[in-house]
Amino acid sequence: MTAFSEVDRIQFEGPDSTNPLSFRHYNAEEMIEGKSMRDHLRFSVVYWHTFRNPLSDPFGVGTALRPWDDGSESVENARNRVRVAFEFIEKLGAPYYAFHDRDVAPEGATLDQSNKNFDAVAKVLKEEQERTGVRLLWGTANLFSNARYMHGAATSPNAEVFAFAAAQVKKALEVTHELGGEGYTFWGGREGYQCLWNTDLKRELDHLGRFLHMAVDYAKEIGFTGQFYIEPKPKEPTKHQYDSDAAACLNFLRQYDLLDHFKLNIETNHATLAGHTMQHELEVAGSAGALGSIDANTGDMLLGWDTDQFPTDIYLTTQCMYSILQYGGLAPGGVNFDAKVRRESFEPIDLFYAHIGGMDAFARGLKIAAAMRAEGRLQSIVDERYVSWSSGLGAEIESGDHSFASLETVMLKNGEASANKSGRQEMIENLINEYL
Ligand code: XLS
Ligand code: NI
Ligand code: NI
Repeated sequence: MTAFSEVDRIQFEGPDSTNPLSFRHYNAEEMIEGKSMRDHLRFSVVYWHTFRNPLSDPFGVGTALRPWDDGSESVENARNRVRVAFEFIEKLGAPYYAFHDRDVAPEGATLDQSNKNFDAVAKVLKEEQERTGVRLLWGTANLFSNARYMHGAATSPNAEVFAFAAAQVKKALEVTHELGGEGYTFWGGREGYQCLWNTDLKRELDHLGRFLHMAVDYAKEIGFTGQFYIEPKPKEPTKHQYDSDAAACLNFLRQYDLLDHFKLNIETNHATLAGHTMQHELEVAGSAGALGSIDANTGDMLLGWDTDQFPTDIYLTTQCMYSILQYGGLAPGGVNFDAKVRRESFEPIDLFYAHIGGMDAFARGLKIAAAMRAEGRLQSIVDERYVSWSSGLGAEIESGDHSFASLETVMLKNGEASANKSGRQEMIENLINEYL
């Protein structure tokens, strides 16, 4: 008896299929722009929401039915859960997964005990990775749930909390490395403030910079060459998080000389909370050469918190995949479903429906974006819009051949700038709809 004995491996059945346990668009082997869908999308299942989230909310208890889980914090339960997780991931056909240290193994009474628990579970993770071929997209440490992190981890006013967090990340890096993880993520859940009156902002940022340098140094020491990511989010649980948005993260990384070692892991719902679109965040990261990976989910425009819903909006996934293709793809990052089923979707089978829907939505986004690029109509409108920069005066400015004085000379001679052309926004929006 397995946890999902009623589900077989999910198959691609094509757009006409009415089987809700099939892919209608995600066809792993299908080639797009010379690469398989599997390699473009690099789907990843998150351990925390999919296998640990009880589906509680601030007003009510967890509703999730997970018959394989005895609800205890024992190592044995954690090890059994790994088998179930890999059965799910394998049947879904996702090539990757991601975890926090405390998702996979219970925290013990001491650091030493926690490390032992982690090792005991990591052994099963390794066995299951080898059995199934599923790989670790990235690992991370949970530096926000335990009460010791109430004031932050790397930005805590308590130096011993900083030290504890350092030890925790050291161990998480070792385990990630041991499991062949392709990346390691920092999301600063409590690295921020609730109140500025009691906060030495400059000192906290310095400490965060120092912390990340220690991580980079330690990775080098143990030979971990995976990609480091920082994941922007503006708030929740703090009033303000230092990793607010892509631009703030890039500025932080530049200020602390970390830009060579980090890329960004962009999450849709975090973009929304920052008052941005996902497309904006992807463009900011991509144009800085720092687009690393995405946490694929979506928020609810009418709710002001991180609802982490599964992405099903084709317009959104098309925007994501268009930017991702324009910036050369995600590898070694991936499309990581940092998403949870709704509290009302409490049955195990809902985990399949949710992931299938997200994967199909991204597969469609990929196909549509690739078709847009192949036709090149959008690109030629954009190229045409900037044509004044491609030769003559614009090209001279771009290559640094002008100054304010020389430009004044040109404009005194011309008297007025040449006429502007329409931005054609509505025509372009209509064009996009032609592909959907
Ligand atoms: C929370 C974050 C978190 C990170 C990993 O909002 O999205 O889940 O992805 O720590
Ligand atoms: Ni996330
Ligand atoms: Ni999130």
